[in-house]
Amino acid sequence: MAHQCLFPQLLSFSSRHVDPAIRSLDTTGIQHSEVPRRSANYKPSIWNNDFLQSLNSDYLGEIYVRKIQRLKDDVKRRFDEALEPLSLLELINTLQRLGVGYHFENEIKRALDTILPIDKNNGLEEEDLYATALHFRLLRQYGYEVSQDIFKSFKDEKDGAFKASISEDIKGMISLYEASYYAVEGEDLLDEAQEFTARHLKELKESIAPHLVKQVSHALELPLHWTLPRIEARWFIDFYKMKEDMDPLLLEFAKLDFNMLQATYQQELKVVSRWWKSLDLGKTLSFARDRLVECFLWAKGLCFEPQFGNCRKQITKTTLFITTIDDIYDVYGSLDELKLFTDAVERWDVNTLQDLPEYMKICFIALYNTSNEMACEILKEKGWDIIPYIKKAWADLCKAYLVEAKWYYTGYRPSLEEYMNNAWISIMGNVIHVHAFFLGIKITKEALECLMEYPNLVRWSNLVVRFADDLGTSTDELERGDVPKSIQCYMHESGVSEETAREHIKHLIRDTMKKMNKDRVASSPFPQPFISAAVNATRTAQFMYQYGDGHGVPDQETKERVFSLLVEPIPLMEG
Ligand code: 0FV
Ligand code: MN
Ligand code: MN
Ligand code: MN
Ligand code: MN
Repeated sequence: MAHQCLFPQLLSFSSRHVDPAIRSLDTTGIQHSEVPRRSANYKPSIWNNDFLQSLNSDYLGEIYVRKIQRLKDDVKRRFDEALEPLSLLELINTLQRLGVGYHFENEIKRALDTILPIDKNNGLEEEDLYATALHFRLLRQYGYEVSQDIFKSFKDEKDGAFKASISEDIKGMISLYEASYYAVEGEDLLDEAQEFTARHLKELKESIAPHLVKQVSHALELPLHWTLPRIEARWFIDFYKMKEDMDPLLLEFAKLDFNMLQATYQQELKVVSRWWKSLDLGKTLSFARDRLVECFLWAKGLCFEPQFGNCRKQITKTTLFITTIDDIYDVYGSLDELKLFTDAVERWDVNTLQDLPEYMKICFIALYNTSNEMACEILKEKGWDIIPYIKKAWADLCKAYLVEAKWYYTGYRPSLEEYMNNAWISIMGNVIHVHAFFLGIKITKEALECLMEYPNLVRWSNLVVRFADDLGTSTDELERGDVPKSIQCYMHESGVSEETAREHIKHLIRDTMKKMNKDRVASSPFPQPFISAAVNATRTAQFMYQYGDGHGVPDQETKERVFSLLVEPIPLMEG
């Protein structure tokens, strides 16, 4: 149709722009030509299909499969060669940060079992803050029970504060800082440790050796627990190769694994890009974000391992629909149209679309077809009919979108609590997690029942994604016309400045991550990949919104990250 992404700048000139595609009077009597339309003025995608199809990696070949297997066997031997408990912990830490820990899950668990329990006989120096905190963090990460009290010996008996002397131990401070992010609610000692280490590390940055500055800045920017494993891998591979005591075997293995995974992602991107091009929704829905590669980054953020390729492709498709439909509710649709669309999604019936305007019909039928196709695959492969569940997740999302639209059109300002009761659903995580569940893991009845009640783990994940999204996107959203988001709701109800409100929201992210820390290791019917996806959604949100709207604005940090994660392999032959 006429103006598909050709003149995005023109759309912004008038907030009352009328889409020439919709001039008809339909059976509801809504005269679409009279509907005032807002515009988000999103830029076109910077990654076109031709570019994606041209991606070509050397790392798909059979030789590399054999080579990586050989290297993997060699790396496994490093577990037997590590004689001291501390060298084992360091090996585990290095493998994880290099992004290859997933190859050695059994070896890692066995190793951690041998360095248990935390007591005087585990072979670690009790006074070594670095080793103690590293041990604590790795145990917590793998769900072992370990008390924050192991850090008591680093506190002064008299005044109960952390000993001033440890602030000079930079390695120890970084290690304690990273460990503190595994706190659950009520662990005051770890909160204190986080405040203490962050404060001192910031001060120390001025006066320490350059390689340490790099490490400290990296840690302060985002703690490891909040960082996506693939992002850390890309950073750490570069950092590790400069280290004096680096192990060339580990480095070679990590680089090769990174490049091979990247080649796999490229193949997946090509498939989804062909699908997206042939669906050609941009023609009708030119007001919506066209963000295929960014949606793929979300999917890859949730599950990066090679066996989840199908999950990644389907989640990319789902995220494309979600963001398109979100833009219909936020930007383009009139309230009357949005009510009709919400009803249509609730009915999930292509025979009752007469009342919808054409652009909504096209969107709904495309969603319906794509969902059915996926459901058919799952029915064939796993013997589960997932349509009722998918339909419910979509209906819940659209109902939450409609609540926001009604607030917008009536100028209603909810309290933060009222906003969040809806916003943890409108952030779209439930639809994503329902898809991840069916595509990524073995389905069980017990887990499915638990999933459809939206368990706490998913709820915490959604809350963090919502907070991070509001921090990154709400300024632009309010400018183009939208409901007050968490920051503005809090400003309004508490009378605080935007800066204070932003600090408050960051604080809520911390609190919610603590709840997540508890529930990610609590007993549950969900297998590990599903739990990891929920945690990884929060990390993807941190990644996407760290520097603003990394999803909607295509040509800033996200562009470089797409190059380093998806386009450019790491040179194997260099120092
Ligand atoms: C948010 O868009 C957005 F696009 C997200 C969070 C990407 C996909 C999300 C997941 C895979 C969980 P926007 O800021 O427009 O959303 P709201 O709800 O604020 O309109
Ligand atoms: Mn939106
Ligand atoms: Mn929205
Ligand atoms: Mn909105
Ligand atoms: Mn937003």
